[in-house]
Amino acid sequence: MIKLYGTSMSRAARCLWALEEAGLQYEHIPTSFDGGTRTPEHLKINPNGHVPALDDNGLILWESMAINLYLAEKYGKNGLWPASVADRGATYQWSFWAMTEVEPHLITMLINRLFAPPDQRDEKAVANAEAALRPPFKVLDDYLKGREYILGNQFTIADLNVASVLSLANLVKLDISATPTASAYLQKCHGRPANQKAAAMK
Ligand SMILES: N[C@@H](CCC(=O)N[C@@H](CS)C(=O)NCC(=O)O)C(=O)O
Repeated sequence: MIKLYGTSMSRAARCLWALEEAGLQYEHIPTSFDGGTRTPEHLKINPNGHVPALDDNGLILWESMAINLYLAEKYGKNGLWPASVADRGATYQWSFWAMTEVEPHLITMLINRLFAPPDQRDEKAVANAEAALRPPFKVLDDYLKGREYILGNQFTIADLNVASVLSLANLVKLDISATPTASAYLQKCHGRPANQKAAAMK
């Protein structure tokens, strides 16, 4: 049995989305971070004390992007996993781009717009993060002009990884109207039934 640890209110949402897109049977254990990630049992699964974590019949993995790339390669027979080496290279590129160029700035906004107590929020950090997000959103917007998805006409794990990271933009109310192609693309990806199902989980 496949088990996925982590509430959908965390980065585990992207792995739940991947499990749903791959059409897999799995058990969802909605470990949350009100202490659940730091129990001795959970630390045996992920010594970092984080979610998500995957247990695929005894094979344990952590790091959300690694889990998604693994799931797509092993189980994504319906086109989720790209067939060519070149497309797999592009998949790694865009997945790591989302994690390194975009996610840290969105997390800064999340902390300072939603998570931190109001008197500890840093508006300057939010403004800096917004400014830092403009160039990567423009990169995605330019790239997607004339393309339906990152690798062409088919939705793949590259789209899932990028769209799941960038979904935080909605939560933190980042204005992305200056990049309408990226905005429409994200809306299309986020509207997929598999994502809607994952997002509605505990
Ligand atoms: N780079 C890791 C980050 C994992 C991470 O920081 N997860 C957060 C939730 S989104 C967490 O588990 N926080 C709880 C804690 O640190 O106790 C990944 O993508 O899986």
